[in-house]
Amino acid sequence: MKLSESNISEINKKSNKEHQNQFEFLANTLDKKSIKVEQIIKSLAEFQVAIPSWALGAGGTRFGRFSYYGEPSNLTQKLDDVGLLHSLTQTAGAVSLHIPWDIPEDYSAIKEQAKSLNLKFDAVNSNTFQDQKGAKESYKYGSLSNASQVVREQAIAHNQEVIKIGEQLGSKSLTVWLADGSNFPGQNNFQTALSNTEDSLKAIYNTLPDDWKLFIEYKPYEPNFYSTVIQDWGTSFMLANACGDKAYTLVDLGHHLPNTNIEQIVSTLMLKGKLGGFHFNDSKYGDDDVTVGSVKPYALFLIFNELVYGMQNNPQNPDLSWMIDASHNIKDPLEDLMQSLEAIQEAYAKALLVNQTELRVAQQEHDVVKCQEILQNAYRTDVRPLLAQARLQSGGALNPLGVYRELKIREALIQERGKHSIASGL
Ligand code: AOS
Ligand code: ZN
Ligand code: ZN
Ligand code: ZN
Repeated sequence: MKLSESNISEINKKSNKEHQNQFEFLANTLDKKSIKVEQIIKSLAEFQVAIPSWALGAGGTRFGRFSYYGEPSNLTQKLDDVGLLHSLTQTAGAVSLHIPWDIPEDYSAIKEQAKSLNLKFDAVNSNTFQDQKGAKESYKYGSLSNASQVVREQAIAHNQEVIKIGEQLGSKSLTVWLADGSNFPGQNNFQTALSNTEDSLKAIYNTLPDDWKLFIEYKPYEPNFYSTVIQDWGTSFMLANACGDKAYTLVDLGHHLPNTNIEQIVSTLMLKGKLGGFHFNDSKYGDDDVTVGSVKPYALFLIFNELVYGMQNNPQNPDLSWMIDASHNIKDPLEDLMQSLEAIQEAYAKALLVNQTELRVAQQEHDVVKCQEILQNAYRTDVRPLLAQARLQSGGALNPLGVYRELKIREALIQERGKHSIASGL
């Protein structure tokens, strides 16, 4: 199923008048504060977030998996889903594939399809946390960190293979997330596991094309519950430095222990030019992977405030690779992703409202109250008309979720794919 611009603009007409009223009111208010509304709308329109192939089906837990019906069961259908999201939101202009779940059968057909949907291939993700069909060695006791050299070699070769697949699609980065660690004290030698990981990552890094980046993701626990080799940003940062200039740390919002100051991590990494990528989601307890902004929207805003500061002040840090990393059990995945995209854009827009110069002065004067006022005034502004305007100007929907429901897109997908299709992969 494909949406045409006229499908969307027809429905936009119904709410356009109300939108224009809200937009003009907000634009005038911001204008009086010397905020450049056109610039914000341009930044919002340019901000594109990759959709991971594994977020398009209803995920699950070890206790159960409830299908959402009409899920995409192959790569072509996954791209179609991202294409739908992008037509509606004009914010999801990229897809992030997972190997081996998404190995293309016909590369030129897949590239052609992505082009027609206006989608780029973002980072490719390797998988050494599951044993693959026919694999000689098992990752039960780790992959890049494994005490056995043959296992490490197999895991290195897999990552090199993923780079080759990504190259054929036009990807420019590889994300490595390792499940490696231990479940019990004494099970592993920490120093050996870390050294092995560093050597393995270097072997992968050495085959990375010149214009590629390597993203090293960290996570404190799960699936291992006693220790994780790359447990925090410091370990990732150290490994990225050991690999070289093209290696960076990747921050996944759910990969922190409760109350960690993520915005400060973001700021430190950008100062050092080592923040490469971002996985958006939200959480209450751990790596919950729930909808972005559904639990802690103010924390998300504070993170964006540091991202915006870094994007404006840290030329040493490259452009970031943005991705949503969420998957859960009970919502329509496409509706959920629209909610996440909205929350990301909302936090970004609010961060763009912060007057950095004024904040700097207030900090210098130790006017703590004013500092807080500046941040919270931005946060309390309802920026949704700006988001809608950015979408409208790019040919998207004023209200993506509303259009999705009005056009009964899920029903059409069920018609097309059947009720019991199951997304490949997780
Ligand atoms: C795992 O917890 C990480 O968040 C990964 O980024 C990702 O979810 C995984 O690679 C998906 O397969
Ligand atoms: Zn992640
Ligand atoms: Zn995760
Ligand atoms: Zn997560």
